[in-house]
Amino acid sequence: MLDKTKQGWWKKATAYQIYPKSFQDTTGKGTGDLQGIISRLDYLEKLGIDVIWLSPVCASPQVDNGYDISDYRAIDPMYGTLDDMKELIAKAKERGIGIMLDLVLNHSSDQHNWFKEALKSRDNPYHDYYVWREGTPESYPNDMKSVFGGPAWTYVPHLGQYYFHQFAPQQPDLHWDNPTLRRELYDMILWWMDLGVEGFRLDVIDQIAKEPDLHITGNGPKLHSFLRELSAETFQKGCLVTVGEAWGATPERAQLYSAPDGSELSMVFQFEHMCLDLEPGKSKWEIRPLPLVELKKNFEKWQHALHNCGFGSLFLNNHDLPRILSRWGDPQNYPAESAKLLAIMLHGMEGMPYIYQGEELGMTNIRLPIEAYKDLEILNMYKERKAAGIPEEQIMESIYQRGRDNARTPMQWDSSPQAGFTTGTPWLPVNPNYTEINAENRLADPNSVFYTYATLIRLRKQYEVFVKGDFTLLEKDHPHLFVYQRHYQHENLLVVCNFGGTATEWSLPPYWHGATCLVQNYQDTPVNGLRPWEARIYFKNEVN
Ligand code: TEU
Repeated sequence: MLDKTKQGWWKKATAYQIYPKSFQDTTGKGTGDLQGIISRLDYLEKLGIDVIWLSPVCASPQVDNGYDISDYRAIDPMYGTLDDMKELIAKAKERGIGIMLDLVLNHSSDQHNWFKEALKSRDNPYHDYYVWREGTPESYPNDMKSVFGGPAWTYVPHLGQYYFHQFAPQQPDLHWDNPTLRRELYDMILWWMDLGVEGFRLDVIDQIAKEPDLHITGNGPKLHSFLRELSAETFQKGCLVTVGEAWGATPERAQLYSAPDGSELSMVFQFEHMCLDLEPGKSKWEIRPLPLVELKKNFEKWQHALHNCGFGSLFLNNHDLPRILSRWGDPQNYPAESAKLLAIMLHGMEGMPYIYQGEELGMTNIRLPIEAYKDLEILNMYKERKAAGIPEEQIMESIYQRGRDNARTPMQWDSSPQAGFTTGTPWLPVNPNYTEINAENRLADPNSVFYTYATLIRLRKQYEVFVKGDFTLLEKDHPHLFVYQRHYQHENLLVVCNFGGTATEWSLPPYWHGATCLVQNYQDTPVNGLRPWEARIYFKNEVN
């Protein structure tokens, strides 16, 4: 167990993201709940994780699955009660697992009492909690668009004003320039800290300092001063781990966010590596094959940028991204090998790894008829593209590849009906491959991908080099090999990955002969040649 009273404890930690709606149902209503998570803590303990990032469980009309909060201090009845939450915090803590709450501070739900008050009149005290501009029904304040499609402005006739929303109209943006609003948010965060949460994930945190008149959403000029105030007023009063979602982060900005003095956050999620298989300059729906050489150089850039002057996160999945095994691996021909390679490639690096529920089982994308999808982004995009005359087949293919519901199908626990997720009808269909891909099968097989993750989590705690080692990329321009070395004092690591379904010539450099193989995805470790999707980590204890 990590000693969580020491600042920086999270540098050795691994997090596991739970999307509560799809994790474990205990009532038969078809949606997961907090008691379901509690019932699966033994499983998570076995995996060895230290932190659960819990996607939002606060009261919400669920327009965006909880990323539209109507009461920051209440649990949505769908998930249980505040007592269930307290029980989860306590029972997780007994197992050395901390709860990282998802804070949505950029916007609230339109059903939040603040917004209901704000709608009453221009001089209501809550009116200024949101971002308003003058207008008429015919003329929008400007042409800014919402991430989920349509304008970023919605008109309120009785006020003669528009409010600003970067996401759905039901997610009005909060007005961070207002100090009363900021204080209210800080008090809420302190209240959760008192309840014993050990961390926070901050939704779209780079977008809080928007300046709509300047067409600025991300990285507004006041962003870092807001963050420093937020951190001083809340996080720095505890010993927490914090991670901000920052799509627009550059290495320079990430250094600010994760400054070692703790003045802002522990780290951010940046997404450059997750955009390399998208057509440059186009939407997330226009995809291209993964350019491996660019991926390697991108990781190299980030590993160097944050080494000793910040900290990074390591992830390939979350609730907004398609399943990585379907995206960059080979679920048809080499499901186990490629899933393990992706884990080994990532977990050998510096940073805090985040595993998304089901990733440790090798869960994959799903194909559903359009009526079965639930995500508002998918449904809006489908309508917009249909109206623009894009062929049905092309739209559906992009949903199969990139839709957010790929990640949101229920967790596959066993081969019983509905994968053991619910006794009722699941809110989103279970992937039919659950009869094979499920936790029960994985736990029974000592060579399964589950145990590769468990090993990687353990190694990070065991060897300092995983946490503190420098990073040297080898075979930079090799089209299939991703090889890197790490070094800290007398500890040395070599991570070797053969990306793809063809065997590749390669021989272990003489320095590494006799080194220990800490983890591998084939049973034996020949010195020469790499088999399809083969990956290994070597360790050598020697001053060099
Ligand atoms: O995501 C931020 C965000 O920008 C995403 O909408 C992203 O662009 C999209 O998912 C790409 O497909 C966060 C949450 O992670 C997401 O689930 C929420 O919908 C969003 O904020 C609004 O709160």
